[in-house]
Amino acid sequence: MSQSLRMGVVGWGGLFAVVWGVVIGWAGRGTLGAESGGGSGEQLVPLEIKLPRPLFQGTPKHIKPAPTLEKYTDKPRPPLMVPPGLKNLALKKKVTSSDSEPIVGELAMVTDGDKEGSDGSFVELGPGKQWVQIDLETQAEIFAIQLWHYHAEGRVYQDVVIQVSDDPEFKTGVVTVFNNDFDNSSGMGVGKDLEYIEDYRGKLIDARDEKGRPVRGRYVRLYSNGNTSNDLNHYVEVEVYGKPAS
Ligand SMILES: [Ca+2]
Ligand SMILES: [Ca+2]
Repeated sequence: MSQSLRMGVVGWGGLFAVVWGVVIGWAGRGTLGAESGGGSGEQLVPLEIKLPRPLFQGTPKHIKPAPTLEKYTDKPRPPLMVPPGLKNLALKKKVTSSDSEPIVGELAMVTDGDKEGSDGSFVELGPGKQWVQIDLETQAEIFAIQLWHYHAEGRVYQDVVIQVSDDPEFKTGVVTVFNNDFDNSSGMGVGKDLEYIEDYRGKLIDARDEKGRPVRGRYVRLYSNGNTSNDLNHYVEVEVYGKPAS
């Protein structure tokens, strides 16, 4: 059917109805995408994260772009949509580490709620591959993990691997929710996630699986293996957003 004939048959009223239908359709899809997820029909809300003040401005110039590095932007981060009522379960919880005697600071700084990031508010762990581990004290449904390694300058921390388990030794039932060790230099498998440049926004990780279900576990372990400025490992704060498992 030619375009002119179609216009003759459908008419302007029909065209208007088609256009309006498309508009309504878009609006409908937008609402669905924004307000429900995981097939549960539960209304979702933006995850509220209180960010510290920025300690530097502009794009860090000393780090070369790479296919394995997320492109840096200072645009606001899109909100993460989650079920209402999630809490930072990590706040003030006990932290252990592969380095039990940090070079600077204390392990408790990882979960003390201070994320300002200047001198005196980060813990520095020894060189090479190190981890910190947070005990949530009960099995939890974890939707998101927000972390700041260090944000006084733009750095990339290497081999960032984040795992959740009910086993404090991380030998059984381990779920990896983030891994950007693209060349498996830390020996825990090749990671598909991108490296990223640290700033005051830290890194927000969606811990849900491909079906939108939260990951379950009592312990969260975070690995790193030095950074682009030195071979040490740092944490300003780690937040774990979720709720106690039902
Ligand atoms: Ca802190
Ligand atoms: Ca690596």
